[in-house]
Amino acid sequence: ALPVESIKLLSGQHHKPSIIRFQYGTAGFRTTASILDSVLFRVGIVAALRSKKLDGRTIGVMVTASHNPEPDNGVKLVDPRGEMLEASWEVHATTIANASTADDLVDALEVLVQTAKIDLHAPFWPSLVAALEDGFKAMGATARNAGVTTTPILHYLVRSINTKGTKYSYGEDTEAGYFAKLSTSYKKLVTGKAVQPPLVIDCANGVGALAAKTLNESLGNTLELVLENASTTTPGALNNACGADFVKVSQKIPPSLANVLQPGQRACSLDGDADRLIYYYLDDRGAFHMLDGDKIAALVAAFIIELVKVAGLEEKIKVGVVQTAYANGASTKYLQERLPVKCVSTGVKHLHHAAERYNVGVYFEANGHGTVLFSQPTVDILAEYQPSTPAQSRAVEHLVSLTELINQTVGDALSDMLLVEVVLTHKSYRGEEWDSLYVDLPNRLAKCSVPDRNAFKTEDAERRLVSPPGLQARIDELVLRYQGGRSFVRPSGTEDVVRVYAEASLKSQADELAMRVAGLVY
Ligand code: NG1
Ligand code: ZN
Repeated sequence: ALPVESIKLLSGQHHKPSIIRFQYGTAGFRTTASILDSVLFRVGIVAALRSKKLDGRTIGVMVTASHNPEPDNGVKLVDPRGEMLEASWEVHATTIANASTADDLVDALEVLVQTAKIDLHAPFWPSLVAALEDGFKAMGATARNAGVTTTPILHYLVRSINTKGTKYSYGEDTEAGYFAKLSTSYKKLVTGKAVQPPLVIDCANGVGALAAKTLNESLGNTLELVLENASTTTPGALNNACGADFVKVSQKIPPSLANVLQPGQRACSLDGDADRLIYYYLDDRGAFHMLDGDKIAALVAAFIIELVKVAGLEEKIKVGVVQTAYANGASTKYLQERLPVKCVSTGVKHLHHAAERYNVGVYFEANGHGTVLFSQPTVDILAEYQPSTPAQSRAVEHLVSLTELINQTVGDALSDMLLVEVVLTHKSYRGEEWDSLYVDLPNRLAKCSVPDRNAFKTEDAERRLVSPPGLQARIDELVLRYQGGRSFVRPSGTEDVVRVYAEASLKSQADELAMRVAGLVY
């Protein structure tokens, strides 16, 4: 049975603010930190129950502002394979977070225990976390605190703990194990190649700075990282005029890098919890060029296909790409000419699941969150393959090293950064050659406050509106008037706004189309 007394007692120390309604969305529970106390307590309980449901396997809990301003915080759960929380549990978590009194909370928990058929006698478990400790305490659960770390490292730890001692062991279940796995595979992949010039990293003044510092040490002389915006203790500095979101949205170099970056030199920005990555460089004339998630997907997919071909495994290993509607139309065109491309709804869980259906699935959101998934049969094929030439043998070794370098659980800015560096090293590309794979279509992203964003319903991977009635037809009619025009409207899953995206052959036209579509939305 549920430990009702201790839940009620501790719940009294974490009252739910009465008028607020919480929702577990694509980024977990996300709102102003000052009103999240009761949510963290309850997430502790939900995590304990999720673990019990899964026979005592380890669940992760991440507390982070991610790419948002510091006071805008959040908490999200990590499932045992290092993936996002299963969708049906998002609903349970939402109901539990919104129970108004301690009695209602216990009732909601009882419902969850029954509908999810949780055996409360399942073995106890080792786990992670912070302010949720009272939630754990209420359940009598033990926890392992992973300390201050990046979101992807937490996902790595969760998977490693749960696969320990099995034939699918993911790695040593420590931070040191994570860095060793990344740096060892990176070194194998670049052996014998000319070392790249130093790479500037904008750490968004977030926890990625600590991880990047350790990574820099583990990489030795194979790659030099120059850390910028690494002030993790300065209040208000997190994601402020820096970081992946700033660069992607404002399409500008962080002002703090203006005197650091030399013409021709490449740099990248992480977001606050280091699961997003955006590259950029200044050309010889000092002009800024952004290399976003779409450009990363194009670079990486082309590289992997080439390795598969050289290895002689084209027939057995099919590579595919997953994007969202926000992918630049030019990237979609470039990729579609080379491999299967699927478009899914916004949100990493949709991309991740779609990518799992390929032998090798490359997925990146334009905002820089993404990874590459190798299916288990593909990993087995690589392990058992008997190459017949030295070139085939090298290509297979590289593919195996890539399965180790790339974080298989979630988008990981540092792992993705090393992946990009591997490809640039192999192709002897600078930012400029990479950028010229295709030319981005000018685009504009805008947001509109509306009385009720739930009135906006979409279909076709969010590319078309089915409601409000008639609106899509009016958007279609506008789009036709713009050369290379494309535009769509969807409700945000993380903010109380409706987003408008537009693309056209000319920047002024993309801006105008976005403004006119926004005009239809109000
Ligand atoms: P919403 O608010 O649903 O558009 C945003 C991002 C997503 C994803 C989530 C989770 C855009 C346009 N949308 O979602 O790509 O990263 O946040 O953080 O960037
Ligand atoms: Zn993030």
